[in-house]
Order: sequence, then structure tokens, then C-alpha cells
Amino acid sequence: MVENVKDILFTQKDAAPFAFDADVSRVFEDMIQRSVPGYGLTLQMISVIAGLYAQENSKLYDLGCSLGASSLALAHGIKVDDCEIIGVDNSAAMLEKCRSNTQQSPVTIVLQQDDIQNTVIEDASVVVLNFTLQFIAKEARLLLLKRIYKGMRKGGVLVLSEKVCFVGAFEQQQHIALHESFKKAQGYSELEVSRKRQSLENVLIPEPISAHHARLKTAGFDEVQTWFQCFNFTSMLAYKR
Ligand code: GEK
Repeated sequence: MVENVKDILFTQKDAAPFAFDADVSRVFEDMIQRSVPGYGLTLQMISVIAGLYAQENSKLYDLGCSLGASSLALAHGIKVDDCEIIGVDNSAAMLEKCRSNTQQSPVTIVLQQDDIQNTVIEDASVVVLNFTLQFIAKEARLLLLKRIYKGMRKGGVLVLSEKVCFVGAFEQQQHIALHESFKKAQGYSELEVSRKRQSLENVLIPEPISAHHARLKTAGFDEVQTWFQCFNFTSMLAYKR
């Protein structure tokens, strides 16, 4: 594994729109662990999910694979033969690190540098969008989910993890306050938290859980369940039966 460098990015730079560039790729592992409550649990459960739903001789997709954490979680969970994992990310800097991180994978991981909106999804038993759909324009999300559904085998699942927002003003305020307290407890300063918040504005676009469920159903998925929530972070399972 590439060494885990501490994220002090927002002590140094101001709040320009967030980009997955070389600076971010260097600190990303630390950044996501200290910013997303339950991130480690999503990885652990992606392994469990792969163990239950990966089908023999099928493909597993990790869309927005970053440094390869979810791809590796899939690889370590698969219990059947002849699977291939396809990891896709449009950031060259992230993929470069991903390539070296995933070299020792027990299952072949093919990496593609592309916009996930162009990825051909076929013969998939498990598809993972672990905190990636939130970076896709809202109006493009349904088409992507429809293409994922179409490319999945019966019995397959989509794991969709997202930062979400809430319709009620009080609930929304409290979840934001709780998340920011979590970040401070992880060692980020008030200034780092506020710069990151500004930097992600209009880049990471959260939606309510109900909007995700409704869209997944419209895309064709037969069943949708929220299996995890911690403050304003959630993960859902969408089934093709
Ligand atoms: C993990 N899943 O560790 N096409 C391809 N990649 C994209 C696109 C796009 N249109 N938009 C964003 N990305 C990972 C964590 S991070 C989540 C995912 C976060 C990529 C982007 O380059 C980044 O690597 C990733 O999606 C989102 O389980 O940073 O909150």
C-alpha cells in the first residue's frame, strides 16, 4: 500500500472548488477516513456483500474507485470463481495510486480512466458506487442508474453510498452539526472544516434518502433498502430480482 499521508490540505489552501488532483490523491486515504463517518464499515460490508452476491464468471464494478479501497474490499469478499473487477475513475492522479495499491489483489482488477457515465456495464453481479454518485450532475443520475440496472444480472445488487441531506430544516441542521463535530473530533480545525465545506459546494450535491430510493425504483430496481446510516452519510442496496 502507498503510505497514508495526513490531510492538512485545507490548513494551506483556500476554498477553491474541490478537485481530485495530485494533492488530494496524496492525502485521500486519511481524508476520507476522517471525513466520512462509517467509511470503514462500508468497506467491510462491501466485502460481505460481494461474498453473498458475486456470481460465478461475472463482472463486479467499482465506479469512482479512487485509490482502490472498495475494489480491494470486493476482491477479498468474492467466494466464487472467475470474477473480474473493473475499477473506473476519471482522475489520473487517483488511478495512478490505485494501480499500485491493487497490484496484490487476489482477484484481477482492471482499471479504466474514464467518466463513469461512459462506462459500459455488462454481465455485472455487483456494482459499487461508494460515495461517487454525489459528484454526478443531478439530472444525469437517472440515466447512469438505468444503464447500471440494464447491465446487471438477475440476482445482482448495487451498493449506493452517499452523503445525503434532509427535507426538515431542524434535522438537516443537526446532522450537519453532528458531522462537523465528528470532523473536529478527528482532528480537523474549524477553519479546515469551513474551507472544505465551501470547496465542496456545487461539487458534491447531496439529496434526501427518499429521492435516492425513488430514483433507484424508476431506474428499474425491484427492491431498495437503506442498510447503513450515520448522521448525513448512508448506504443503500438496490436489487435486480
Ligand atoms: C472508495 N469509492 O474509497 N467519473 C469517474 N470518476 C469520478 C467521476 C466521474 N464522473 N466523478 C467523480 N469521480 C471510493 C471513494 S470518492 C468519494 C470515492 C469522496 C471520482 C473521483 O475522482 C473520486 O476518486 C471518486 O469519484 C469519489 O470507496 O471523495 O467523497
